[in-house]
Amino acid sequence: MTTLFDPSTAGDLQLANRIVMAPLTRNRSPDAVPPELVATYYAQRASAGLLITEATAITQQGQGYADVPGLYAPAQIAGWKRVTEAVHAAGGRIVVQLWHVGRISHTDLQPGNAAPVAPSAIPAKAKTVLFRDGKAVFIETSAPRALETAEIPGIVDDYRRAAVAAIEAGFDGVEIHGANGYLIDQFLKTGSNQRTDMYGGSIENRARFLLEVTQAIVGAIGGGRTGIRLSPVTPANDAAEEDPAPLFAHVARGLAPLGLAYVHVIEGSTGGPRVLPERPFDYAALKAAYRAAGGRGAWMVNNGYDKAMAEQAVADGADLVAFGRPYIANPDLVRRLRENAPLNTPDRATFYGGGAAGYTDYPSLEDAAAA
Ligand code: 8OZ
Repeated sequence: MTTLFDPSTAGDLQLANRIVMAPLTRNRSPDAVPPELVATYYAQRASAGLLITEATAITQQGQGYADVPGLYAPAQIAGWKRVTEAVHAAGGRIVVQLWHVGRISHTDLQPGNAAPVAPSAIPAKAKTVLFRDGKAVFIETSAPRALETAEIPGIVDDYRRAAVAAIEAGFDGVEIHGANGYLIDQFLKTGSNQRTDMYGGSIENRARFLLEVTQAIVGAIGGGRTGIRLSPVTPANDAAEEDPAPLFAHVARGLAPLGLAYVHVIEGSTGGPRVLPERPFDYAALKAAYRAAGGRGAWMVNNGYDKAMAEQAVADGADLVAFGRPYIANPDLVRRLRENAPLNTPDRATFYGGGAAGYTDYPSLEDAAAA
């Protein structure tokens, strides 16, 4: 029987096991440049089969939070190069999550303090994280303006350029952030997309942006190094879709021919309940639609998994399981799961912003034994 600890593949990537570090925003990259501390953090976690970085902005327009990293300037690429080298030296594999926040931003973070951009000029009932007097504060997002149709190819190209920059920075691949109410998800869902051009209205039109971005990235770096993250029903960041089943079945059929390394699905509410009575969704049907359309690569599941649930998921056919909060506090999560060792508890107060405390100082079992 396949276990969590068996080697696996995701497209071109050979993975030592089926345990993935989920993307986690930590707000420790001033000026959008990951410092050495970030390299230490990811290298500590390199025993994961795959590390997915925190969401990383493809442009300044794509930024929505204080001190999140970018991948659009030479200093940012150089900062990430330190990270990929440290992870590879520790024997790990790492992909970068490519991010445009769309309307989940604040004018303070935008070029020229302009309004954030979105499919439609509909404000999100959502907050972002800014720093005030050195402290993380949660602040309402700013009202967005609707993108002109003619601007959209430029944003697709921004994604492509970020993917090329990712390879230059030494990443093993990229994950397209298509989840959690950010720009791609805003295009997908009716609650944030009321456009009347070729990017709005029908399911085909609302999925067009996601598919154009994915095709552009696959064309530049290859499908075998490209993954995508989706969240069909999450309410995160005010995401809302009346009829997610046919929408995501269409997305799955559109992605299937692209030869992706993996599809990463957040089940339920991001970081919250896995089952939402008011938003039912059949994840097995989504996977079946993807496979039936010829979709290859790994199927990665996420949200609130513990070891027993993850083993069950693998037994049920999932290829990879992504762990988020457990990875904040347990750099050696693979070993702890294998040995059924107790897990350290993450400290919420240090999730967003700060330095080494609550970031690189969670002990491994080895550290604990030596102390
Ligand atoms: C938590 C805080 C800020 C951003 C996501 C990128 O939900 C995020 C995020 C999470 O995908």
